[in-house]
Amino acid sequence: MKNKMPTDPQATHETVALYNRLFNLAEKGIMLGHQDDPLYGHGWYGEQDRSDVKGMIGDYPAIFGFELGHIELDSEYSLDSVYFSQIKKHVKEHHARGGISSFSWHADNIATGNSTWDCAQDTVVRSILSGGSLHKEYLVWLERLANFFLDLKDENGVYIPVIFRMYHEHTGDWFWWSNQQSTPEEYKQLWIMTCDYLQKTKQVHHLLYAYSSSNVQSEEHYLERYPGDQYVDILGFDHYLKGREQKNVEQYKIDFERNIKIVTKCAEQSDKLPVIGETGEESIWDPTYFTNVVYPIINKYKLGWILFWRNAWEPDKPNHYYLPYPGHSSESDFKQFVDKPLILTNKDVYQQ
Ligand code: BMA
Repeated sequence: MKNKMPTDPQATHETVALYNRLFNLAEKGIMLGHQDDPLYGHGWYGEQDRSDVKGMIGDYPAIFGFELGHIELDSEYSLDSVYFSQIKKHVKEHHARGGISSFSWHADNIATGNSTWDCAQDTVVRSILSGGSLHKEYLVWLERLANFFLDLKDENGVYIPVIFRMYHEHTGDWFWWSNQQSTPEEYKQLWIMTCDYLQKTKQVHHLLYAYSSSNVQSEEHYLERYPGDQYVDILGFDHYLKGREQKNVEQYKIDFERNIKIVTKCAEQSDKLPVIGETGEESIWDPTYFTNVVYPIINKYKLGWILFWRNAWEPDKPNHYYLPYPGHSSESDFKQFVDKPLILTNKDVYQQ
């Protein structure tokens, strides 16, 4: 396979190596990913060496998703009450065992000071672009983000390459950077400004950039806000199974596969890596969700990974989990899914 180059022209040696390794691993199988996996899970928080996935299969997922929301506020912990120092520790540990980390960022709305979901106004993106009234303030936020990434080093002081899946689900309408809150051109400018700031101003050169839409209908829809091949390394989408009826399952299958087709086709055309950025079924109502719904579809495509969303620790969110935990009724279905040779966990990527 010819050498694949990430879009950052100054990407570190390790970042180039990771990018190539991801393509090679996609030839072998699909990596299992889980958001916040080692930090907390269903009914527990911050316990050494614990993970809901590990509790079921004896191994970590190959991909850890982590969340950076509130790093922009200079907070010590995320919007999900996770200390950023803990995230750094887990990135390092996972890297040391061959695992890979990917980041999302539910940044607050800088114009109102409210959450990432505050979509009451449609001028936030415009106001943070160059020349906008909040541009300077937003650069402070980006600087805090950059400083977090610049802290990700291994024990020899070498930057650990990671994936940044920024401004995600932008084809939806629930984040301040979404499709009702900015024009396609403004969104693209936001993306490019962020890459430029991280790379040129802060010299962050150990990121792979992932573009991840929400549910889309067509290639045109998927690419409407695409900032360009020179700013994106990985193509993905986020889509969930919602509702407990069979018709919801059938609809999910249709949408899920359509999105996979779009993403794999676009990725092939532009020589990028296709992935499933986020998916799952909250509480896992369908008893054969993993083996009967997800597997028969993903099995037909070449994909880097599939990331399931978090198993919330918060006592007020007892049903907010997307992978089972030991003792859950879907545990055996999940184990059968992971047992398929196609599904790669941490041990499968250890030496790659
Ligand atoms: C959402 C939910 C929220 C969480 C956010 C960021 O999908 O899980 O509870 O705060 O992601 O992780």
